[in-house]
Amino acid sequence: MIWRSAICFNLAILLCFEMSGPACAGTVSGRVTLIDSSNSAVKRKKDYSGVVVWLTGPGASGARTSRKRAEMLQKDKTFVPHILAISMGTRVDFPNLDPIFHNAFSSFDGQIFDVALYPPGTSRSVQFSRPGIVRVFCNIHPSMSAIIVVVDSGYFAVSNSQGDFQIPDVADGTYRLQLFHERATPDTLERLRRTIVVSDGPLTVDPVVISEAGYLPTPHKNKYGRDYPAGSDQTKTYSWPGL
Ligand SMILES: [Cu+2]
Repeated sequence: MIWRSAICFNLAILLCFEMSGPACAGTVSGRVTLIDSSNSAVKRKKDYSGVVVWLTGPGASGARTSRKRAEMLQKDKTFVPHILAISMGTRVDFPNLDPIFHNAFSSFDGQIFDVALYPPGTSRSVQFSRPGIVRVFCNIHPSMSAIIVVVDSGYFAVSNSQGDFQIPDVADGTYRLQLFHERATPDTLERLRRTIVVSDGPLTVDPVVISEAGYLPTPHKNKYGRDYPAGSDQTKTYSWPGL
């Protein structure tokens, strides 16, 4: 039955090409759990969403061209999604779906930008050209915040509410698995980094348990480095005429 084995072998190679391109690739998946949290949603509903997982290494940087445009909505005075992961070089659109003006700016870490105030039904965009953690705010609504994680990699994912993540089509190779979580300290995240080897198909990484111990939320200033005026979140000053 040598011929039958040969057919099976060739079929496996063919499937590999059909499913994942010339370099045999697999999905890297896993599950994140958050512990020691003072966040009520995490404790009550076990909401483990918003953890960014990405792979670094020469192969990961080379895969960086997959997506060049992403979107962060301004909706119900909220940036959606709250956590956005993008590949370095991606342009992010900020469409304003509310009946009031909004702004988006970042004044420290990551990449500094400011798209100024812009009216309902319009959009602004920013290209993010270097890796880092970009904290995004609105200059007139202090409750609005978001984070854009810019990675030098084509392999990244954000955990869902169950904590599950999947990074599809990862080419065979050795990578460093990196993590970002809004409510974890840099030391905690550093200790959780690990080396993984992707070889011949899917890989499930060991469970990732992130402690939120030591996290201290810090209030942010407006784009001028000053406190927001009292009651800023309720203001309708910037309503679009007729709405
Ligand atoms: Cu706003």
